[in-house]
Amino acid sequence: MSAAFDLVIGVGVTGQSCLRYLLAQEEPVRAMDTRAEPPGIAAIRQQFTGVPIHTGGLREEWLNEARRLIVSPGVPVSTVEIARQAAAGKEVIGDIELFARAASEPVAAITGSNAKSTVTALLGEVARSTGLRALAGGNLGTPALDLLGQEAELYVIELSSFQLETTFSLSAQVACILNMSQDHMDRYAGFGDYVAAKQRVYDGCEVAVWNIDDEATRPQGPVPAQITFGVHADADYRLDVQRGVLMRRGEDLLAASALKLRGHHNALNVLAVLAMAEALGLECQVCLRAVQEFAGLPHRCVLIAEHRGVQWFNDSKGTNVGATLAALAGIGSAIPGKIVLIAGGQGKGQDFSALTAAAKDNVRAAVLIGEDARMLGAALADVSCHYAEDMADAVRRASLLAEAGDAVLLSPACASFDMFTGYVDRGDTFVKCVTEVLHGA
Ligand code: UMA
Ligand code: ADP
Repeated sequence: MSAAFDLVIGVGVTGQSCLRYLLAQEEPVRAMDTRAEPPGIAAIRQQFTGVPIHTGGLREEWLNEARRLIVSPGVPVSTVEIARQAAAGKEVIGDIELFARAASEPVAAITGSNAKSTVTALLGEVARSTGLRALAGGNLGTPALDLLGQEAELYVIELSSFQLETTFSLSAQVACILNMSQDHMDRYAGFGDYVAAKQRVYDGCEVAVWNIDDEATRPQGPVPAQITFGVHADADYRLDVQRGVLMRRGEDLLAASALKLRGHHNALNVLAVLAMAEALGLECQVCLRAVQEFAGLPHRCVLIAEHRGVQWFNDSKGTNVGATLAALAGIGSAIPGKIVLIAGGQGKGQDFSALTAAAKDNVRAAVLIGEDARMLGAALADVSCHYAEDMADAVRRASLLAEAGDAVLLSPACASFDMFTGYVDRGDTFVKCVTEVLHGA
């Protein structure tokens, strides 16, 4: 029998960060991936020479022999072979658990169905503006373990529900669930299961920040302290919708119009950041200056072109219904005309019916693409739906449907993997097609 080793499952971005970390700790390690040809496998084998790597399935013998399993977020822990090991008492954890055990500086942990990346990036900026050495990462892009090698005074970590499922000792200084709406229904038994995974972010935290307008974000267990944000009159950090003012416990802080970030949903995102900043003891006036400077992240409701009175928006990161609803409301209220919506892709088992009412008021026409286009079309029955072959076709059709004063919005409410390598590829392709169509027009 070989010496006990850690078994990293998945050789993607997360798995590679786990391998780097464990090798630096001089832990014996092996890796495995269910895919026969994980992307970049030759380079990965080269980078981790000496690490036994098995691909094309889960090798039972290694699972049995391993000391613990370090599972990547893309691999469900409910996978029979993994669940069997957990039931037999084997430790099954993820990269964030390794990170939590090693991190010696405070952690701000952010989750939710939408706005995680925006809030994580903005909180990082805000903290740095107060002079703190703050590093942002996690589901945002840079794996959390890769942040450990750098000098830091605060870690701002975006967490997915998948990562939280394999995390047990995060104990964040401040933890936040921003909002909850259906997503990843292909990975969960139901909405309750998905919420339960997100709720784990509060375990052991010092301060919970939650959205008073969204009951599913309220901590379900005891927490030492809490701060709320939202539009409800009782919110600690409140958006006064009537006046368009961001407030803190009855005191005006900032006009929403002073922000570069636009839309109701983004004002709420800023309030969440300010609430977390308070929990971290950051100086409010400095934070208020920083939030005004932030122009947002690419692929999230970005105006990419204006042509013959039509505005074109890229919201490729709108990968679920909640995000698309926010984009329809935000853009719909800011234009004189209507929206031509480009949507579709992989629906991840979502219920699209929430789009019906929003689209009826706001949407002139929908151009649908991808695997679940027809399913989306059924939910958008009240608007005129057109089906496109690919993004170029969708953009061409949208340009013919839009009238002066309208906006064309790519906000797919779906994952992109049926047609693109990810949301960035989808957004970049959209921008390229728009440029071609408008220049050719
Ligand atoms: N996969 C297999 N078999 C394996 C390993 C992976 O089929 O053995 C598949 C997965 O099903 C998935 C893909 O390979 O389709 C990637 O999975 P992964 O766990 O290797 O993913 P990473 O490359 O490590 O990237 C992950 C996050 N991806 C997922 O959770 C699917 C990245 O978030 C994150 O930036 C990165 O870790 C660093 O923390 C992306 C994402 O889409 C942006 N996240 C989802 C979301 O935000 O909705 C959760
Ligand atoms: P995440 O990391 O959770 O996917 P992002 O900041 O990348 O979050 O934004 C994802 C999508 O959600 C974008 O389409 C964005 O326009 C939309 N969005 C941003 N803030 C909100 C919010 N408060 N509620 C709903 N959707 C939002």
